[in-house]
Amino acid sequence: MHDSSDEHMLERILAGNDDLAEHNREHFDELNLTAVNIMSAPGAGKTSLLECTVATLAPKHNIFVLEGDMVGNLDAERLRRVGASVFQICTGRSCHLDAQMVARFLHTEPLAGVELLLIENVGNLVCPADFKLGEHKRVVLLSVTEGDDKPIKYPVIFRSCDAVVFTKCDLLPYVDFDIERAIDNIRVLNEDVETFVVSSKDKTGLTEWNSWLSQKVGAKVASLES
Ligand SMILES: Nc1nc2c(ncn2[C@@H]2O[C@H](COP(=O)(O)OP(=O)(O)OP(=O)(O)O)[C@@H](O)[C@H]2O)c(=O)[nH]1
Ligand SMILES: [Mg+2]
Repeated sequence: MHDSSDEHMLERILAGNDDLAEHNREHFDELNLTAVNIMSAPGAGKTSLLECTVATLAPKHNIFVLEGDMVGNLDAERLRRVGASVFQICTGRSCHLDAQMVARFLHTEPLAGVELLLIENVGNLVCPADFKLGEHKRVVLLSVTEGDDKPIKYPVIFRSCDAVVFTKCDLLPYVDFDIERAIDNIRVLNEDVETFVVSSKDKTGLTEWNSWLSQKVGAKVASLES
């Protein structure tokens, strides 16, 4: 149970994080890059989707991946194997990336020419929702093995995202997940959210997902030219 001093401290931490996220956003805009924060429960398929995304979009866009994990570099190594440039952040005991970690990355890594920064957040459906990073777009993955009730149970992350990607749809015949019901559950919280139904295994729906990302990069370039 939280008392009011806990609440007050959390508000102060989040306000400080919001300020730094603004600072990161200014950096991203100066660099003309589109930053996308990819969030989900552990194992929903973030790295698998990023492997497919990098393989398809790298010839078209200059992509960089920021990889967030509590420990280790397993996912970073997977992404390097498909040719991605990757920077690993290990969060230790923290269950999410925060704006300060991203600010440190921005001040160390030369990103000139990068058009798309894909940020894989730590697997967690709760904490990453509150900690903005300065990203332009927020994406939540929900795998069909998790249950279509998750938007009702974890509303904060679904309320504040721009797109939801239903992953592992090759497993739909074996689970009770109802895509329409899941979309209804999300739209109650977030009317304008975009949705994608994908499988990194059989490649279903990846064209639509990659086009959406590409279009965000294109829109950024167009806004700079106008
Ligand atoms: N059947 C099926 N399995 C998948 C698919 N995508 C990922 N997986 C499997 O799901 C497991 C977790 O996938 P990851 O891509 O590592 O998930 P993640 O969200 O990056 O995991 P964390 O970084 O640990 O949170 C692996 O065993 C993948 O092979 C898919 O589209 N279909
Ligand atoms: Mg991963």
